[in-house]
Amino acid sequence: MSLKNRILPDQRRNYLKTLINSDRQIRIIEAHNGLSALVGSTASISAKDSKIIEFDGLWVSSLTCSAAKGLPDTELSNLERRLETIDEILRVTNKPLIVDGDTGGEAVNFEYMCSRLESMGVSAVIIEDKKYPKRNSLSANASHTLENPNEFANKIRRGREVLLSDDFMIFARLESLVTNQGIEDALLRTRMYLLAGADGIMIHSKKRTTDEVYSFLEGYKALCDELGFRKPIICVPTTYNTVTNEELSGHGVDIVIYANHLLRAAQAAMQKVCETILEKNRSLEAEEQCTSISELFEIVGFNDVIKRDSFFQNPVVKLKDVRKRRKDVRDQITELS
Ligand code: SPV
Ligand code: MG
Repeated sequence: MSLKNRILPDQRRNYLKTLINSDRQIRIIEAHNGLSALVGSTASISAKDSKIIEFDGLWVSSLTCSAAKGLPDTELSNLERRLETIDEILRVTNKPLIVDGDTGGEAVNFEYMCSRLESMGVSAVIIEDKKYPKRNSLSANASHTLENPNEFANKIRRGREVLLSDDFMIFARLESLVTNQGIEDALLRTRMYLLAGADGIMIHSKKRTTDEVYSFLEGYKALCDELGFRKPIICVPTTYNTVTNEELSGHGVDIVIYANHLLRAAQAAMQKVCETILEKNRSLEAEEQCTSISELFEIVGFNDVIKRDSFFQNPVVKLKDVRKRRKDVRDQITELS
């Protein structure tokens, strides 16, 4: 757990809504544990105009949280176990979290899920309209069954009903394209989910091109015009990965999720290091493929622990210095809110 990047649940929860209302493109990166959350939420680059560019928030993916535990993505982890991982992530970042709620399970379980996530300060949950237990959408061979749309809409209604704030959002994830049911089916379901109170829509596709997603987005625009309101749209361009954020934004996408890249990068890097050590029969050559120990100390806050130890070991620590440190931490939190 880090003592940096702290934020209280009430301050964090409405972040995503604030970002959406600010009308800018929102980029979200996947996290599956504390370390990936630290990396994803602190990574930055400096753009040409020397503006700092960072991810706006984190996606707690079922695929990568399962894979990080050596498990397939089939809703094997129960709610309590998933909440432990989410809590681990919340403790190291002050960015908003979008949680992958899988199918949400039974409606009553979804009520508990929403209530717990809202209390923890998560900003949004996304549930997909497949039958429990689902199979990962990117699989070429898995057989998927769509949920009855009335039952799914009812699950959304029940989730909304237990919420205590206006900040927490429930997104409905459409799996009609993944299951080859077509745009019409997706739009029919979208209408039902929006009318049931969904705060937004995630349209998923495993095609290599954007064609079907763009067709859906056109239909979505018409649907919103007809309904007289518009809710935010999320895309996950894992397979159609040549598309840029700007292009998706130009087609009306509000949030883009890069859903699995940190876990995949970690697995590939770990594999390489194992092979290098086996090949050379020592670890020297693997060093350049690894983060240094001192960098690791810095990333996880170990250097801060040492500094704090030495600060408080000083026999003449004055109350005013301690107060100043507390004020610095509070200022940091206020700045964010
Ligand atoms: C996940 O990241 O767990 C998702 C997105 O649900 S996908 O793997 O594309 O289905
Ligand atoms: Mg998932």
